[in-house]
Parts: sequence; structure tokens; C-alpha cells
Amino acid sequence: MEVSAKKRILSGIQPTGTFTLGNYIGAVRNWGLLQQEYECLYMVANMHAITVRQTPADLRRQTREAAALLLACGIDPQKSILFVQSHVPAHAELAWVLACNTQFGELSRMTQFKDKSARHADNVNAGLFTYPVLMAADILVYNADLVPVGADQKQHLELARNIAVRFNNAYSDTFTVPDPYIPKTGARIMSLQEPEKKMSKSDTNANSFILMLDDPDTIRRKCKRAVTDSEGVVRADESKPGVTNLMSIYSVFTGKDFASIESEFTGKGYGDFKLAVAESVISVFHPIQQEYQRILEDKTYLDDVLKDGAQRAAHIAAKTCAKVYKKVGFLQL
Ligand code: ATP
Ligand code: LTN
Repeated sequence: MEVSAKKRILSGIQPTGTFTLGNYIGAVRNWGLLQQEYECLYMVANMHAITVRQTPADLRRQTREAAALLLACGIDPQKSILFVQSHVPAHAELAWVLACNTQFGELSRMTQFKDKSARHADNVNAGLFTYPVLMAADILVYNADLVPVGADQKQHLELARNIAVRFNNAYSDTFTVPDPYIPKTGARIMSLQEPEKKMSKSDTNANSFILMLDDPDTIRRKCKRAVTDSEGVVRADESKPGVTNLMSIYSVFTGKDFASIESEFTGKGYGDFKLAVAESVISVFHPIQQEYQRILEDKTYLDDVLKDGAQRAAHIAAKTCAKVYKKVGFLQL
């Protein structure tokens, strides 16, 4: 696989709960679309997940569920390598070397750390702080060219690039400097209740997000309750974050641009618009949900995919790690 002329992609998602509409539009949807053109590695980031306290049995179950949902979203194990982060030891090994090439000050500036440490004030652990270093290792260990993520991960990507450049300058050319792949529409899907905030699966208000496994009635209800404004006109504008957010969702799921959405709903109220948004979401999620149930029931198939993925990923990662160990001066016998 490493002799392929195709550019390489790596991305990951944490198994901290069912994926939201934001995860799908910002990241996972594009993972499927990029498979034809790139050599892709997709990972369930269970090591990142434990930076926040997890119940072990739930984490185990959610890791399989996340992998099944990725397969249901169209990740094809014949085309891409799908694996679980903790199954490839090179991630943790490289993370240590990279941590020794990352400054405390750089990590202190990460906004996700500031947000999460405020939200989990009782557990501001060192892993939460060094999380972006592990993420850099995930990417650099495969020499990925491109990393498809939502806009909230841009800062972590910039850090990974800085670490790569710094290491290359200190120890000679080793890592590919990765580029982010952030979609033009839907890079930051907002909360349906507080449209100034990002939609997040860890939000305490369940009406603020749509989960990929929500049933049709729940999706209709959540769309209907979405916060908009009092103007009653469907148009995209900075002063109308709720409506603009719904337009982004509708645009991604129907392929229509903002101008044609505006004319489609001219003279119609938000009620009609919200219903149309809900139906567009249901039409995409319903078949994925059926496929998900089918895959989840076939545990042998799922585990075989993950074993094969881990083996193929580990083969690539071990080579990079060995090269790095040599470059930094670790004795080899
Ligand atoms: P949590 O809310 O628990 O912090 P999360 O929903 O942000 O988690 P992650 O596993 O951290 O989920 O993110 C997986 C991918 O989904 C990342 O590429 C991230 O950028 C993207 N993503 C997350 N939320 C959104 C959103 N609201 N809009 C667009 N993309 C998003
Ligand atoms: N930190 C990411 C998940 C993640 C990731 C990665 C994304 C872990 N390792 C490597 C891209 C590349 C997040 O979405 N919170």
C-alpha cells in the first residue's frame, strides 16, 4: 500500500457517543467522498476519548458502534484502512518523542484545552493538555498529506504542522507536513438551540443536536424547535445564525446553493422550511441507520475489519516510528 502514488489521508473521531449531524457534515461525510481519490486511513480515536472520564464498558461498546457507523456511512474497508487507535502502538510511541519537541506555551494556547478544562474542572489531567500531541502523532506517523476535519480542529492541525516542520529542521526531513481539508459549507454546524455555539454531542440539552441515530420523529421535532429569529424570511445572514445554520444543513443534504434555497422558500414561513430541512436529514440518515443495525449485528465481520485495519495501519506506522527512533538517537541493537 505504501508504494501507492495516491496522496494519503488520515482522520479520526472519538467514540464518546453517537455521532451528531455536525460530525457527519464536518468530517465523516467527506471521509467517504475522498476514498476514490486518496489512500485513506480512518481511525476510532479511543485514546483521545479517555482525556475525559469514560465508563470502561461503555467505551468498549461505543468503539465498536463508532466503527459500525463509519462503515454504514460508506467507509469501504476494501478502499480504506479502518482501525482503532489503541490497536496501533506506534501512535503512543511517537507521541512521546513529539511531546519532547512541543512547547508548554504552544499547548497552553489551544482553545479546546481551555474549553474542556473549564467544563471538566475536576479532571484537568495531563492527557487533556497533551491531546494535540497525540493527534499530531496520529497524523505524522502515516505521513498523511491531508486531514479532513471540521473547523474546530484547525488549530490542532496547525500545531501538527509546526511540530512536523520543527522536527524536520532539527533531525532532517522526516515527516510530510499535512494540510487540513475543511469543507466550505458545514465546517461548523451550530447548536440548534444556541446557534452561536458549535453543535456538540456532549451538550447537556438534547434538543441542541441531531444524532445520526435519531428516529424520524425526533429529527422532525428537533428541527421544529430549532431557534431562528422573528424576521420570518429564509435568507443567509450573519445576523441570522439559526436560519443560516439550517440553510447550511439543507444545502449539504440537497446539493442546492443558498440562492436557490432562498428562492425556494420565498413567501413561505419557517415552519415549511424546518420541515423540509428535517426531511432532507431523514432521507440521508434513514438508510445509514438500517445499514448500521445490519453491520452491528455481524460482530465477526466488524471485528475482522478492525483486525485487518490495525495490521495494515501498524505496518505503515511502525516503519515511521523506527525511522524516528533512529533519528533521535535511541540505541538500536
Ligand atoms: P465532543 O462534543 O464530545 O467534544 P465532538 O462532537 O466535537 O466531540 P469529535 O470526535 O471531537 O466530536 O470530532 C470528530 C470530527 O467532527 C472532527 O473532525 C470535528 O472537527 C468534527 N466536528 C465536530 N463537531 C462539529 C460541528 N459542530 N460541525 C462540523 N464539524 C464538527
Ligand atoms: N481530535 C479529533 C479527533 C482526532 C483526529 C486525529 C482528527 C484524533 N486524532 C487525527 C484528525 C486527525 C477531534 O475531532 N476531536
